[in-house]
Amino acid sequence: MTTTETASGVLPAMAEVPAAELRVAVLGVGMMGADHVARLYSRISGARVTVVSDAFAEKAEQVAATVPGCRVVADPLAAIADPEVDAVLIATPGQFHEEQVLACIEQGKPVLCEKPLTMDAASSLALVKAEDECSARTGRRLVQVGFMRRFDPEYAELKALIGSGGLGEPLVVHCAHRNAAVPPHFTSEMMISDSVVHEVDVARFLLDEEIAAVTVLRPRATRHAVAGQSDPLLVLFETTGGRMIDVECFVSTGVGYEVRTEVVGEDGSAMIGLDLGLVRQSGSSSGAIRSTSVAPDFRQRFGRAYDIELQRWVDAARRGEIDGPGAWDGYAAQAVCAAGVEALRSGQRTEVRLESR
Ligand code: ISE
Repeated sequence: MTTTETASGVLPAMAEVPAAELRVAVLGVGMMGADHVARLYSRISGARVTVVSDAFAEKAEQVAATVPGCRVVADPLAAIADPEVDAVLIATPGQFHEEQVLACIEQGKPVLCEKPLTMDAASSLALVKAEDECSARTGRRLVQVGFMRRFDPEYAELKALIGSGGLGEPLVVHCAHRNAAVPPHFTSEMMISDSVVHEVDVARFLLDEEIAAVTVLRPRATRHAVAGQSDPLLVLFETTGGRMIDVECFVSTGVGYEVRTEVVGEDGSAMIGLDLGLVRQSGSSSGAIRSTSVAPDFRQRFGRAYDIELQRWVDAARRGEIDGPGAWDGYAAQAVCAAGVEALRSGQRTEVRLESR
């Protein structure tokens, strides 16, 4: 890699855009990272996982062994700098994202970072600025955030319908975000920052507006809630254009993974996420029933979305571009979640503090 003299010192030039296969490092090979390694190996064209890195050496070795020619590099920063790595997919725990994304920017390597971009709005904004500086110098964007719902065919169809004016002006969005179960450390704050964050991105994506204020209500909690937590939560977003989005977030339903979104406009409404698939009719002791199945978790419900997201990320990286939500979207989501956590704690309507773009 060559270097460039700038006012702020010597910076690495952009990594070469690979003409052939994109060589990818996957950092963090827990549930999501391992899923992405398998996806890149078996379903995505134009890319090859050359390096994996994980705090658990045994897990890293185990996943590396599933991909011919893949090596383990224990230190994630060394993995990013590795000469056999053109692009990086980050699926490590959120507290490591800031340093790792910054290293990718410094190395001039495209990065797809699973949410959150960083752990708070201030550090996410710092990454937005770091990428802006880099892009002013190179003309390339590098940072993409893993809000996969934007790639789900149903969300894409809903977005196109709104864009075509088919619903008239959208006025209200109703969202349900339900998980069968969460781990015992999952707090109500995490329901906002880890679960509702997807609805934040969906609302911004569908309506093309920022969220200006958040209110959080705590209905009576399920007896299955993690001890001391409020589950479900009702969250209300107000956008800069006066539209409203209500979100029911319920993470211990015991049922399955249910994500529904309904947009209500001046001239009609549309709903996605009914998860109908195969509808079966069968006899039962209480009479004939019609049934279908509910996806157990997000890997099934959004499997297709992840495939499309990764293929488009790989194709874009090979052209020297990104193709999806960027650092600003990661920052805006963090800013709304910060207001959401404040609203949860205070019980008050809380305004979002967002820098002007
Ligand atoms: C998890 O981190 C996700 O991203 C899932 O999509 C979400 O449904 C779940 O609530 C989160 O914990």
